Amino acid sequence: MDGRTGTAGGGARVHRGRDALYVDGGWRPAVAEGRIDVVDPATEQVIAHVPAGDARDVDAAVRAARRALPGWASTEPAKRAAVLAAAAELMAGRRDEIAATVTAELGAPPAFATAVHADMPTSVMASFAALAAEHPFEERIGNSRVLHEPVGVVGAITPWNYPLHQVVAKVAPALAAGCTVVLKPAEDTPLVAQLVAEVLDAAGLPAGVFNLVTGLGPVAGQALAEHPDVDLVSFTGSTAVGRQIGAAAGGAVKRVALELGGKSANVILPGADLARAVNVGVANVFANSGQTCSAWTRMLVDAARYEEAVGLAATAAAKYVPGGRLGPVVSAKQRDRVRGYIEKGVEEGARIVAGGPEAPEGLATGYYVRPTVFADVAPEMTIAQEEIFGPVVALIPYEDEEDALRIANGTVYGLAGAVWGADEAQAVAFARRMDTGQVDINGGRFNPRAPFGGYKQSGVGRELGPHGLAEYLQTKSLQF
Ligand code: TXE
Repeated sequence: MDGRTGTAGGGARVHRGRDALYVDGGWRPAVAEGRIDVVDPATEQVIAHVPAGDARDVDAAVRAARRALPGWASTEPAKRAAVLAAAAELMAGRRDEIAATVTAELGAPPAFATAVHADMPTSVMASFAALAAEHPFEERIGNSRVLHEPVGVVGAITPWNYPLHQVVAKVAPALAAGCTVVLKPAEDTPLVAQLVAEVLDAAGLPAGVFNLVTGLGPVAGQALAEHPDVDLVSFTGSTAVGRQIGAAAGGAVKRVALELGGKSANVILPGADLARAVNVGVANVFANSGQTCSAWTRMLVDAARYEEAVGLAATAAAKYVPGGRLGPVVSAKQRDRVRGYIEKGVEEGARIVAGGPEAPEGLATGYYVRPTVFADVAPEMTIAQEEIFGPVVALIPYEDEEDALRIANGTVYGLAGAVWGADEAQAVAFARRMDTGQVDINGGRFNPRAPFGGYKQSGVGRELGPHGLAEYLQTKSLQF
């Protein structure tokens, strides 16, 4: 099947599924014989298939990346920047196809697919093109010259929730730094990863610098994470797999970057604009059907305004109609998992004020979940502690700011969060005390250069901007 069947995203063509891996500068058949079916979560139809590469395919890709490393590492940063800038332009030119492809393989509604899934990674690619050109790869410290050199061969393993952004957030800084890459994208969303390979090829990236091996996590993913000739493993996904990859990397004494789950708090302080904070907060959780690691899934409201917030949240949720503004979740597995959490919330005594575990009405096919708002959530309940990764928001009341801080910091995670205050100073003072890697103050705007990553069990390392680039560099000092 060539996969040219879908026409989502305003009629633009969906990227076809190539029955090949991109290794050493060309599309080649996999050694492994298996295939992965790519399923459209809105229709439950198979739309394409791609190779399920195995350890032999991973090994061939790692060898190609190793051979290409000396040439790319010694390429002038300005030339590396030019390739990335060309890639960003090509991505912009294929905007509709990217959006249609993400709609087809992830289920993202077309407007969101365009504005976020296509445009955000394009801006990230462009930002790394600029950074490659301006980054100080050498500096002087006293009588030393400090060189910031590429770490080497990078194994990148990405999830399906933002299929293009997750790839670009690893591949762009790695290439900017002078590393070579083997990418193993999520098995649910391999099509847009193939599109990245086409874009980098067309942008003039030399053979072997970027390689793509589609495949299953425990087969191709594990082979890449454990390959002795990979110098750095950069992984985004579940905490369970991240822990395993971190342990293996520790044993092999190799660099690792982990971007894992979250259970971020949206803290609405007394004096904040309640309606805005609740509406933006609900939109933040329901965007991408709740499949965002940084989503503000716990909304913390002072007891005095709690019932008002609950009413506002329920009203906001009603605007997210499944099959309209709210897309499906990525797979049947995720749908069942999310519904299981909703049932667990009811069992543990939380009150449903919108949505629920039942299938949405009027949708015969598609992996849809009802947008769900829970009230009367206690901080220790499962739905307030574990990452649900679906359109579910939990409203938790607090007594005073100290109580709010204790609740906000009271999970194993620390990826993101939001604070709304009467003024910026009040919100910033609270944000300073939060154990988390990124906080939006009174409704922040996305900044492709701001570091993103976790405190505590949300991960190790940072993505985006100069901090993201630094992950792919190692330092050497020359003394004079
Ligand atoms: O993740 P996996 P899944 C969380 C979220 C979600 C849950 C499960 O809570 O509900 O994880 O999602 C590859 N060795 N996040 O099962 O399995 C896999 O092929 C090497 C949060 O999809 O971690 C894919 O490419 N690699 C998150 C990637 O790991 C392995 C985004 C992620 O899949 C592997 C996604 C192995 N043994 C899920 N097993 C975020 N932080 O944004 C799997 N993989």
